[in-house]
Amino acid sequence: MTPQRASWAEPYKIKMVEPLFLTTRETRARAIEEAGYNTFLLRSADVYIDLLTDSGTSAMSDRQWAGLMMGDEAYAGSRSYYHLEEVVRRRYGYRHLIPTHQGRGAENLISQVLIKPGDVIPGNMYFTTTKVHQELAGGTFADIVVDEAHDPRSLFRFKGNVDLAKLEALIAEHGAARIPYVSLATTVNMAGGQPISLENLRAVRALTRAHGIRIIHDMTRVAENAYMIQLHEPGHAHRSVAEIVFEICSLTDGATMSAKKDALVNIGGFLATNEDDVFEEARNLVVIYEGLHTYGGLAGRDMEAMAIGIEESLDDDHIRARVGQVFYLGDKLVEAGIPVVRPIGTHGVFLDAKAFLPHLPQDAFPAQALAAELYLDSGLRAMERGIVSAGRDSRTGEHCYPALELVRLTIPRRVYTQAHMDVVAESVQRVYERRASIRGLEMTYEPKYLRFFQARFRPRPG
Ligand code: PLI
Repeated sequence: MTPQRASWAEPYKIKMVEPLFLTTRETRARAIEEAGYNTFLLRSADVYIDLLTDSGTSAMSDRQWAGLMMGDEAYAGSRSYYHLEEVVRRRYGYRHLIPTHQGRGAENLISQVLIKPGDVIPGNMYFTTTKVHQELAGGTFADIVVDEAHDPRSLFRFKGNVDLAKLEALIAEHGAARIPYVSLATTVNMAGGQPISLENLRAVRALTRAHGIRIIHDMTRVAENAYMIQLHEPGHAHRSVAEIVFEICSLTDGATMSAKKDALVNIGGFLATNEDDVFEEARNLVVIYEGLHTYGGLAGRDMEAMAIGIEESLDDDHIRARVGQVFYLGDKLVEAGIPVVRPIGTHGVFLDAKAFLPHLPQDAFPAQALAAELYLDSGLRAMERGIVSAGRDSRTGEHCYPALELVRLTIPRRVYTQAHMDVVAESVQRVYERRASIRGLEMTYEPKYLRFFQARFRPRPG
């Protein structure tokens, strides 16, 4: 590790730029109406600063771009596959690797291999795609995250922790045989990018081992989680992010990865496992859904860029600047008195829409309405993470009413500057000043699965 400096700066300089264009309020008003007040349905040409997601939106390095040229496009046995396999083994410690087109491809495989109808899958809060694959395989998700995770005001440092008593109660109720694995995310996206501590993970490992239950690790943002451990968990300040990541992975039995986040690529993911029979079964399935087991829906060049991106993601200077930029925006909003999820998470700043718009009931979709309003104000694109994302209860058909009703300002890696963050903060403050005028929305179209992607809305009658 490098010594701490008084101030950090990005550990890179910019070699290529992509122009951004401001739009007029009239253009934006038309665009958001045409998009059914859903920021997923906007065209990116109509967006000024795009904080929809950190998924697949990172800037690749010169080495990754060079790697693209070195990709081996062989249908079978690609050199780039073996490069990726070597990096996954050395950096994460997992024995077997199956590439997939992105994270949800891996979620589909692991759910089909391990879940039987009637099974229960405990997890440290749900994630949209993870949960839907568990349900499609016949399982039911059970939330075992600590209560603090559901409280945007709690300053607890490790809101991604598992509540061990909840896990024990679930095992007592259903029996270990009905629990194929604990689904454990580093970090917890829906809680606001919140980390799990190593101490808690070790305890989860001990408990699951005693009952013969696997841990399947959603390692989408594991480097960011490791950085929070380095920063805040006693006894780990002297360790590198790479070392902590390796230990986290060693406490789990397998993993799904969306490489579009931590691993700094625009597309890609994988399933990793230490179990020979799980690997065997997943390798049979991958050829149906993704492609041959040595490319899994990816081009050779994608695997090459991913192998290089994984190495870069574990660099302490990189991760300090990446998360540091998120903290910069978060601290600015906190200072301005804007209600945000605290502590600030690692991949974005999450506005607390319930506190921002206390005059709106949750079924007026406050977070969806706030995201639309931010776009209208400045062309800033954010994402709803509240009642729309939570979907409906698969048994009752009713809306799920999550405690957290959030708008996520997600920061892509290595893409925007501090000046962009200042513009974002100013826009949020302007909208906050006129928050009482925001009316809320009603839904006019609702897709069956993962409705937040394609649902349409209109303003509630005033
Ligand atoms: O978008 P995918 O299919 O590559 O990965 C799915 C996925 C799995 N786990 C977690 C924690 C995610 O954050 C995730 C995708 N997240 C998206 C797209 C996001 O905008 O946060």
